[in-house]
Amino acid sequence: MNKDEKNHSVNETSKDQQLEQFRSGHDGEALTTNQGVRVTDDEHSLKAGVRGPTLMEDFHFREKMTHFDHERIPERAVHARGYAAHGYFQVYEPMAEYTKAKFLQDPGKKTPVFVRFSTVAGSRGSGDTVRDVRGFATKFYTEEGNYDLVGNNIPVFFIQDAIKFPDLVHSFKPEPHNEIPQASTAHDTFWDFVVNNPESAHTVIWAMSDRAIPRSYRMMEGFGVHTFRFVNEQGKARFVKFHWKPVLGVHSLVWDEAQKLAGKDPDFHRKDLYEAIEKGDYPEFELGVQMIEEEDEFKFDFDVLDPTKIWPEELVPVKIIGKMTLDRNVTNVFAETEQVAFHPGHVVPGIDFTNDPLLQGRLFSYTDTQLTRLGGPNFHEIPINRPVCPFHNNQRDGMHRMTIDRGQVSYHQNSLQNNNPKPVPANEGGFEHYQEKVEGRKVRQRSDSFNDHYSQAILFWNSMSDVEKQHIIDAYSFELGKVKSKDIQKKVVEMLSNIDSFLAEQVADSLGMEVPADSKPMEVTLTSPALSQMNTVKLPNTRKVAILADNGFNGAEIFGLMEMLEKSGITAEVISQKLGMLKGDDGREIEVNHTFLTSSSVLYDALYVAGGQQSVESLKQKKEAVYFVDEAYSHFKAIGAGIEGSVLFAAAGINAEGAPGVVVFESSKEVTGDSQKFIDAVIAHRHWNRMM
Ligand code: HDE
Repeated sequence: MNKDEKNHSVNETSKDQQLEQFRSGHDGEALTTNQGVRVTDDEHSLKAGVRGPTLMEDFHFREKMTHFDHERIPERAVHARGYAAHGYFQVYEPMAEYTKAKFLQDPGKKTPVFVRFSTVAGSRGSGDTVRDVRGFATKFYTEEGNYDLVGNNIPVFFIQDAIKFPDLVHSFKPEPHNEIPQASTAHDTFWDFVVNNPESAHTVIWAMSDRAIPRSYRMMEGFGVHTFRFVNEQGKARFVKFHWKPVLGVHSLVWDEAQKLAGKDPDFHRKDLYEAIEKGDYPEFELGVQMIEEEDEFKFDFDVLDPTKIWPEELVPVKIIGKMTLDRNVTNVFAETEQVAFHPGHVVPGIDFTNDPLLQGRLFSYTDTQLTRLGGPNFHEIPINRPVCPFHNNQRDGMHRMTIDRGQVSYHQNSLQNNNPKPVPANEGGFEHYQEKVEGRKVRQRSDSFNDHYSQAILFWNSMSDVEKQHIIDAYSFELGKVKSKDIQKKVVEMLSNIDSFLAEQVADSLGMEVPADSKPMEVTLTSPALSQMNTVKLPNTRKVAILADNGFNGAEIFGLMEMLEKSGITAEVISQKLGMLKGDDGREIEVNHTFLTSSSVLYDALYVAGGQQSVESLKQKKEAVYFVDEAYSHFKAIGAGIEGSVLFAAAGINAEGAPGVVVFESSKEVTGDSQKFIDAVIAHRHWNRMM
């Protein structure tokens, strides 16, 4: 145990200080073997003669190669591709009325956190922007032990019982006979699973929505999905659902863009997170809780234990209780991001479980999977996984044990060591499981109250704007268009006709199929505006604008615009034909950040074409520049230019006159005076009315 672990009080830097003891920089150090022997040569193996065989006794070669041979560990069975960051969490007000969890009491306290975002289906090397649920796992290093909130960016799940998880995962992973397709549900086995498991209908419609192609990890919600319990000091419990709300709002890519990004920049999301933190644009998420009194358990038309159901925010409001700020990238991705081990069963006093059958099964799986992945039962000793409070028990030995336990006693109870380490009574901080009364027959069954699979899929559909509905239709059409079995396609269309006849008709039409005649979705009148991304927060901060320019660009216009963009927190990058410096018409120079070769419109939120006759003439000749504009427009992005630069819009076949999100300034003075018009267009995120 180190000195931080002895110290109970936890602050923002506790975890970093602990990690610091394990960090090692190698600059200026002598090269040695792992045994500390200095090495004279790292380029030639030891040979018998310059052209002779390599000798067994070359311990340096053997050690180096052996270590390399064992560098890889098994990737996560799901959520293999992820990216993480450090930060801290602060509660806004004491939560004692609801929970005794100590990290939720003092607004002055900053609890260190580590957050890993992930995709679910793809391998570790797959693309970031694929259509998929995203993982959102947070480890709070609290003074009472680690608390893990292991959630997703979609608030519901595909199945209701953990025993079906291996089946679900086998269905969406690449098909075993040919290992195709990678990181995609657009294939027969997934949709076969869906039609045979109608409980998936609600989560599947979320997965077909824009939620499954986020613009950034910084712009997604997070959900605990399950119903947990808050328990206060008096032992009173309430059902609780957890929400993370991104301060930047919830924003998505468009599907064509997401697919192109997977090729142009498979690291799009990790780069976005890494760069935002490096720049000091720290991602922030507010923590919200929905609470239902235990006595109200049966007052809703959904079962509070059913993980395929949300609690509509309009029925059960989300109380915002604190904020998490991610302010530090990892030092080493393998040591931290890859070796971190989350577990929904890592709870602290004041937070407890419910009988949600999906949650119950997860409580087993997460430790179990680490045994293979991290090679034994001591993974809690890996620096990223260690609590920052003391931890003592009689567990001993096992692969990779780091702790050197003193003394002869490793059992309980004992007299030789005064019965230490001692159990702690609940009133002194010991974890006491909530004393829920349980009785029942042993059955392999599900409650009838879990049987309604469609009303919330309809609620979701009804809550979408027309644009979002169109995206959902397109997503089903894409995925099913890749399914080879006509029978499965037909069954999905039948499923969809339980949600909405128009949705079923449109998807059927794209598949060249008839809509089932007896389509009669149940009537659901409730809508939940909180589900539509059209109602999300819209801010300029951290948006990225590409400025297309060449030599002779209008200096007054571009330097003025860049200043205004920066003031709004928008990043601008200059794209041109070659790297190096560009000279403006007023003699001022600007550095080119990327060329048309190394960049693409899909990497930006908006674009601006610089004026200046020479620059515009040159860009107009360059088909990549015209394509850049065309593509940004087709992805509904804000595009701006002065009168001169707008020539490129015409070259791309865009009629700028009155076109939504197309801002044309009369003069460079207007740009500097009223660039707010362009900034507003950027803030809008996308200009969907181009679709109409
Ligand atoms: Fe997971 N899940 N899961 N899951 N899950 C894993 O644990 C599992 C579920 C989630 O960044 C695995 O360490 C079962 C729901 C995240 O390291 C594994 C069931 C939710 C991550 C596992 C579920 C999640 C995982 C694989 C059904 C949202 C990545 C590697 C009962 C609330 C954490 C690992 C990270 C990872 C099992 C369903 C979220 C195999 C059995 C629902 C964010 O243990």
